[in-house]
Amino acid sequence: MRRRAFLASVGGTAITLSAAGCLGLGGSGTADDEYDISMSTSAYRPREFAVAPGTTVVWKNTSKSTHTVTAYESGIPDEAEFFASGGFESVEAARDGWLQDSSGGFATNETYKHTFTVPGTYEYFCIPHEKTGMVGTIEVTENATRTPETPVTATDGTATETGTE
Ligand SMILES: [Cu+2]
Repeated sequence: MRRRAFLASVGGTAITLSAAGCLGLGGSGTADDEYDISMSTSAYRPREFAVAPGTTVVWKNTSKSTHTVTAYESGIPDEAEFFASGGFESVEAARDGWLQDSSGGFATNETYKHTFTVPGTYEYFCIPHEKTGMVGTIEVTENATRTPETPVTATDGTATETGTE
């Protein structure tokens, strides 16, 4: 069994190593080190990411800013459930929560996960950084290399299970 390169570079944006990512906390390989999408000061990396249905996508805040992952209600398939960090049930509730007490925001090194089941395109954004273009897209398609069976994509420049030599 061979896996295709599991660093699915959907977006083509180079994944640059950020100095902030080299914290060297020891204990490599813990679940907290692994994620599919990281966050810089005002961007998701990669901005576009493709997974097969049933895959749990992991976001990790690798920046010093607080971010949210908030779906656009009109930007997800009709049958899909809304998702937002903080567990809000609508964009409006998520925006209100953020305004009131930064609910739904997650801080440095915190993660957020969501399992995508319905195929289609999902657009999401970061509430505090929407204006500066912090938006992302998850494509749920059978053709994706990231599936429920493959490992979470990456740590900062370090392959997780396979590929390290
Ligand atoms: Cu943000």
